[in-house]
Amino acid sequence: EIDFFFPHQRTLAVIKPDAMEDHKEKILEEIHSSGFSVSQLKETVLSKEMAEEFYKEHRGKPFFEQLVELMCRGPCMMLVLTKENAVEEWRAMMGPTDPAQAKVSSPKSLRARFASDILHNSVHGASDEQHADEKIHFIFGEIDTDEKPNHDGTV
Ligand code: RTP
Ligand code: MG
Repeated sequence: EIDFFFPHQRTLAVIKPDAMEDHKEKILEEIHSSGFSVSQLKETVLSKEMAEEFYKEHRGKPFFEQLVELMCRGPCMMLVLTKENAVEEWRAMMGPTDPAQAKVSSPKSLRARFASDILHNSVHGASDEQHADEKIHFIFGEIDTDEKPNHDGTV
């Protein structure tokens, strides 16, 4: 009830296919214990077209094809996380893109513990609020106004 009065922010989090089999439960547990509210959640297999659209900002990069292949190889868990400063907090919880770097700079991060390499790095997080809104819309469609608090915490 008290957190109703604090400003909330939304972010999109994804448990990628490489982490679904062995690490999904642990990651979900940590999301809850870190104080995020999960306002939307679905497990889905992306089509190739959806994966390309989801990561369109990386089109043309050397890893793009492999990234798309990874993202549609099996189910992903898609989550809308809500918390004060959610975008930044979720990025911090994930750690750096490359788990080799994550193990050094943030050994408690999800990627340090669960990622196998820079491509198969277990989780995704939106990079800023606008990116979060765009990807939430892409994955979940419009969200009821009840479930989307304003930035000042009112609904
Ligand atoms: P994400 O978007 O998935 O949250 O990851 P990020 O911001 O930390 O990294 P980004 O640069 O946006 O890259 C997106 C995803 O592409 C794969 N990647 N592979 N082989 C490579 O050099 C390479 N670089 C990036 C990773 O799966 C990364 O999460
Ligand atoms: Mg990114």
